[in-house]
Order: sequence, then C-alpha cells, then structure tokens
Amino acid sequence: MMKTQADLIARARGALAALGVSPDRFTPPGAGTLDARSPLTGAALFGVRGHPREQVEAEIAQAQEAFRQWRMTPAPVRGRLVKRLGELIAEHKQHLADLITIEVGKITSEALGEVQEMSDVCDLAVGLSRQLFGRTMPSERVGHRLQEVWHPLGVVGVISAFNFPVAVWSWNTAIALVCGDAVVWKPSELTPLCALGCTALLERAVVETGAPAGVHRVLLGGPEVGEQLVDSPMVPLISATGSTRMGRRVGPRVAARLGRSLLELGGNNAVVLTPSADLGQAIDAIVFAAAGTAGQRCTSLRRLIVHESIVEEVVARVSAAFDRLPAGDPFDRATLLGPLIHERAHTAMQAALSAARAQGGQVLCGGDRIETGMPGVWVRPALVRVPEQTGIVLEETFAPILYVLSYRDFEQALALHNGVTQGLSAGIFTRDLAEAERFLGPDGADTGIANVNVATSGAEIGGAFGGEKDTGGGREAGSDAWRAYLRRSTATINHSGAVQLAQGVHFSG
Ligand code: UN1
Repeated sequence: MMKTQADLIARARGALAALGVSPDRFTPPGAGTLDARSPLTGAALFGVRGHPREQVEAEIAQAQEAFRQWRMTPAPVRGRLVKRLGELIAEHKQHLADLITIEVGKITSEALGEVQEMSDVCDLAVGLSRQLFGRTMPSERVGHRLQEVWHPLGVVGVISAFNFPVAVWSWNTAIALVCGDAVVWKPSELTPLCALGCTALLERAVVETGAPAGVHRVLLGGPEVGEQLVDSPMVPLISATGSTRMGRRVGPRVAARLGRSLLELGGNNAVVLTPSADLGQAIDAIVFAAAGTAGQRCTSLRRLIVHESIVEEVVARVSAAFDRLPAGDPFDRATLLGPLIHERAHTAMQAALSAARAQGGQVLCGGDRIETGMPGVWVRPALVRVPEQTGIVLEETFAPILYVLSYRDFEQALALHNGVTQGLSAGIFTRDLAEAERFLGPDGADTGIANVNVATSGAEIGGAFGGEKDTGGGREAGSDAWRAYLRRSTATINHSGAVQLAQGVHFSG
C-alpha cells in the first residue's frame, strides 16, 4: 500500500510525539521558516519554526556558557549523558527510522541501520570517556616530568547533510560531548524533523543526567544560518559534512579566522574487480554499494574498474541485478530502492547521463524513472560503460549511476582508481594476496578508507571515517578521531628544586 500525504503526516506526528518533540515547533506548511517535506510525495508536510538571524548568536552564546561548566565535569561523568542518549536512541530506534524514511526516503532496513550507527557511536564514546589518554614522555632534565593533557576545546559547530541526517550528527556529538565540548548543530534544511527528534532525545538525557542545558543547541534554517555558525569566533571547530563545493566555501572561511575545520566531503568511490574475484560475492556487494540509499551516500560506489577478461559477464550480471531491484514504498520491507531526495537530484542525474553519452558512454541499463504510484522520483540505477575516465566520470553525481571502465593490467587499474580528485572510499575484490596488499599499501588506493572483498559503503563506526584530496582530509567517528575535538596541552613539571633550562642553555650571571 503506497503512502499518501495524510499517511506520512500521521506517521511523522506519531514518531515526533513519541520522541517528545513539542508541537509548538510546527506551523501549517508555508507558515514557518522552512518546510519539512518527504521525497515520497515531494510535498510539504509541516512548516517548521526556524532560527532568525538574531537568535543564532544567542544560541551559540548559550552553548559557550554551558561549555564553561561542562568542561569542569569529569569525563566519565560526561559519559553518563552519552550513555543515556544511547539508551534513548535504542528505545526509539523505530521512531527515528520512521523520520529518516519520511524525510530522506531510505528503505526501512537502511534507516534502522543508520540509527544503529548512532547507538554504536554512543557506545564508543562512553568507552572513550574513560580513555582520553595523554602520553608521558621522558624529560631530558633531571626531576622533570613531560606530559600531554587533552582538554575540552569549546563549542563545536556540526553541519550535516540530508543523506545521513542523524548518524553524522551522532558521530560528532557523542564524541564532542564526552570530550567536554558543547555542540551547535546545523542540520540539512531537508531534514528538520530528524533534527528535532534527535534534539528532543538529547534534551531529555541532559535533564535526566543533570548536564547544563545549553550543552547542545540546534539551528534550523537555510545556508545563511550555517554561514553564521561558520563565521562565529565562539566556535573553534567546524565539523562539516557535504559536497566538495560546500567544503571549498567553509574551509577557507574557518581558516580565515584561524579556526579548525573537520571536513568530510564528496567521494567518487571505485571498486577494482580482478579476474580472481569471487564474482557472486562481489556483485552482491557492488549492487548494494551502487544502488543502496539510491546512490546518495558519500560512500556510494560510482566507478567499477573491471578486468577486461570478465567485463562482459560483470556488466550482464550487474545490469540484471539493477533491473530486478524492487522499487517503491520504502516502508515496505520488500523494497530495496527508495526515491531520490528531490526533482533537482533527478535533473542532475539526467544531465550526468547525457554528458556521459556525449563523451562516448553507453547507458547499458537504467537511468529511467520508475512509476510507483507515488509522486516522488524513483529511478532505475544506471550502469554506464565509458571508454575513458574523463569529464562527468570525474564528478560526484548524487544519484545511482555506476560507470564501468575496463583494465588490462593491475598498474592501469590502480592508476584509474587514483585518477580522480576525490579520495574517500575504495574496494578491491581479489583472491590474490599480492594484489590485495598492494591495494592497501602506500602506493595503492589513495583513499581514507580502503577495503578488500568489501565494497565502498557501509563502514563500521570503530574506524576513523573520512578521506583525502577533495574529500577534505577530516576524520570522524572511531580510532583516534576524538583528538580533533580536544586541545592538546603539553605540560612540563619541575620537581627538582632548581631551574634547569632545556637544550643545556645556561642563563644566570
Ligand atoms: C555519508 O554518506 O555521509 O560508510 C556517511 C557508510 C555509512 C556512513 C556514510 N556508515 O556508508
């Protein structure tokens, strides 16, 4: 049963009420600062009260005020806030997933997976709250101790994109909070309901654990709100996720005031498919990476670099799989293909396909709109054979288009792999150990994430997430990504009872 606008409004109301979002946040459509829409219908569900310009500075100032108190709270105590947040997220998994499906169009399994990613990062952050280790180094002076201490940084500005409307917020927020920072969040204007849902849960956890109220603020509005956050001298770190174009605007603005930025930008991710690969395994993984989330992940697979001996078979099998993918209502458990976010995404996809054709590419399957009985835009994932890696193949189009290139020898595959400006995620399918190791080595894949017999999307929370080159260089989530949210203080303690200068310098008369 396809959803009507009334069904979506009812479902959103139910989820928002269960999450504890106050109804006074909403207005009739068109009467708020922005409208919450669903890509299923394309129409506005509610108007949402956003933040006028004057209020933005006040919200950031409140966060700064809360930070002064929060930084003095011991880290393991701060961990209790994130622990409670994680419990509330787990309790409300389905409600958050419903909002993701309504606002982004993700299929239920992927929406639940995104919420699972929030729980996972909360667990990670709670553990970290007892492990923000600093090192102690041997001092060159007698009776001296040399050590580094990690301190809270300040207000962290988090800017997130529509495609992961809750997980990317949680990666930054869970870790920033245990690090003793306050967070001001500017979510995508396409996903205000998800933002209000997350904020309500965190506000509840704040009250229940006695954390300062201003430790998290949300700013709803358009790009001008994000710009105010980016330019605010009260915000020492901006963590921004989005397109490379957005990062090129944000990075220099933050740098101009000598702030720090953590950028997680566009990808143009490739899989190298070698003759020794287990094709059954590879094709299943490739289809999910290319068509999952309707090709709208930053980790989505966009280029397939296939050995010439297997390219015909691979193309036939991937086309058949694309053609079979069930498209339709993302709430229906059998659906694997949800809608694109909006008409503009469809226009961009068609423009990319035309450009590919104009440069000699052949659309082998897909690219056409699918009728589902709902007004949103569903498209069949496109497989496009391209003669060379130029023009449109070098660009990230946020839609399900998979370009196929063939290679003869492994060096050529690596050169093609690295021959784009983006550097987020990579995969190789091979049973040849030397190829696998080369791919992961210093002259292998030049991306922040590189996998063997695993495709490009669906990274786990435990590793550092992000990429190189035009992807911006930032790392979020696991490993030691927490260090970005702290300031390092190197301390020398002299307990020798005498002044001793380093480097053997004497300075007394
Ligand atoms: C994104 O698309 O911005 O690795 C994040 C993945 C997810 C996160 C994607 N865990 O595909």
